[in-house]
Order: sequence, then C-alpha cells, then structure tokens
Amino acid sequence: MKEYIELSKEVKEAKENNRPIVALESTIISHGMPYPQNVQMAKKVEQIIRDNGAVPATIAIIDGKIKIGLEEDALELLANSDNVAKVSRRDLPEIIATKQIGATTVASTMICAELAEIDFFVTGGIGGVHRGAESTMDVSADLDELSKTNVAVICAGAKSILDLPKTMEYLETKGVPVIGYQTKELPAFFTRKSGVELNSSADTPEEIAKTWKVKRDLNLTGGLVVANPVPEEDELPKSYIDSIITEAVQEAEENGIHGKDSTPFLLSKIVEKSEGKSLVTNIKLVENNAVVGAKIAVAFNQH
Ligand code: PSU
Ligand code: MN
Repeated sequence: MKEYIELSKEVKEAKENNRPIVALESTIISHGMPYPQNVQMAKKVEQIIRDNGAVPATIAIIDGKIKIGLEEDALELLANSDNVAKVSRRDLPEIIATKQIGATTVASTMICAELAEIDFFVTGGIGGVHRGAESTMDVSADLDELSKTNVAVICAGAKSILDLPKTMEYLETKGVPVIGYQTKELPAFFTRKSGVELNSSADTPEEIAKTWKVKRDLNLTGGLVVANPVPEEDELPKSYIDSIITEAVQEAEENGIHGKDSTPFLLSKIVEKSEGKSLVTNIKLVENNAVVGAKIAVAFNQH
C-alpha cells in the first residue's frame, strides 16, 4: 500500500515529530472555484493552518501517487489545468493506475487521510443528498464515506443546492455525529442558518477533540462532521442566495446535468449569478474552518 503514498517533506517531518496535521482536499481547488482565486485560497488556507499550530497536507493524485502535502507547483497544476479528474472513492484506483491528475473530493480525501493516519480534514462544504434525490437518487459518496472512514471533517455545513433535512437524516441513519461549532443549528454554507436543528453542539475545540478521542477509543467506525458557521460579517443574505441557488438547480435540470458534473456545475453557476459575491464568502468560510480545524487538531494532539 505504501508504494502508492508519497508524503511531502513538511508532512513527513510533522509525522516524525508527532505534530498535529490537517488534511485539505483538492476538488475545491480544481472544480470548486475559478483560477486564480482557487490557488490563492489554497495557499492562504495552508498558511492559516500553520499559523494556528498545525501542519497542512493538501491531498491530490499525481503521477500514480497519492500525494499527501503539495508543493506550490502542484497546487498551481491542480488550479489551472483543464484535464484534472474529479476523484471520488469510485475513481481512485483508475486515476492512480492510469497516472492521471486527480483532485480528491471529501470522500477520497478522507480515504487518503486515513491511509496517511491523519485524523482531521478541513474543507468548505460536504456533499449530500441532492434536491430531487427521490427521483434522481443523487446522493454524494461523501455521506457514505463519513459512515466508514475515521476522519473528522470541519466544514461550514452544506450548500442548499442540497436537501439539508434529508442529508441530516442520512447521516443520522449512518451514525455520523454532526457537531455545531458554537451553534445549535446546521449552517448552510453561505448563511449561518438553515432552519435545521442539530443534536449536538460544542463551544471549544477541546470539547470536539475529546469527543473524537472517545469515538476512536470505542472503535466506532466512521467520521464526524464539525459544522462551523461562516462569520457573520461574511454571510450572504439568505433570500438573495436562495433564489440564485434555485435558479442554478433549475438550469442544471434543464441541461440534463447529472452524476459527478452536477456539483461543479451548480458551484460555477452560483459564482456567475452572484457576480463573484458567493466566491468571496466561500473563501472566507474555508479560512474560518481552517482556524477551527487547526485548533481541534492541536487540542487532540495534546491528549
Ligand atoms: N461543496 C462545495 N464545494 C465543493 C464541493 C462541495 O461547496 O468544492 C466538492 C467537494 O469536493 C465534495 C464534492 O466532496 O464537491 C461533492 O461532489 P458530489 O456531489 O459529486 O459527491
Ligand atoms: Mn452525485
């Protein structure tokens, strides 16, 4: 298995010195944001993690290897090439075997992080049950991954391109804890509120680190979601973004967009329709998640 995994120098040193490490995904770079904001975001988020006492490990597939920790040229390649595959669990073996460039989703980043023994992973939003899933059966592989792979994911909830109540039902069925960070309500990515009440909330990174430790000690297989709302000053007005999302979902339907193309299509439509406002908020919330994720990893490391 080791033959497929390659750690960057920074990550290797962090492992040798038992330092806290935070994984980052690359689909958000290649398929979630336009260039050059995507690569700027990726670098800044890595720096925020360092500034908060942890070591960043952005994950991607390059040259037949799972790269754990990327140099600047690799980040640039992922951000600005048009032949980057979107790699979920299904795609991982093929993309490695055929030596394609692959950007990892939440699901495959969790798999790779677990292989590299990294417990914490920061991103923007997780995939979920899509609106209309009762007819399309479009449910992100991220949700199943959360039920079986031992990585805690720090995010700003999920976009309301998804059906949030159904997403929560699915996670409940699969036994995945969703902990609101300083909130009792599931955040909806661009907005702090969704109207969906949470079963758990925590006020400090230490509390989350403790819960994670107990989950691991009990061998309760699977991940955990930390739902961290976008800062108040960066959130978008709910009615404004909701109407844009509804339009985007409708256009996806009219264009017959489905499968792995669905989420990237919706994300880029939302950026286009909001004239970039959604992108600004998206970047801010990932940065905010990086602060919290690094603090949780640091707290866990002290146990
Ligand atoms: N949601 C976002 N930004 C993203 C994604 C989701 O707000 O970039 C990406 C993540 O990589 C996530 C993936 O794992 O989309 C989900 O895709 P799908 O719905 O095809 O499972
Ligand atoms: Mn899907």
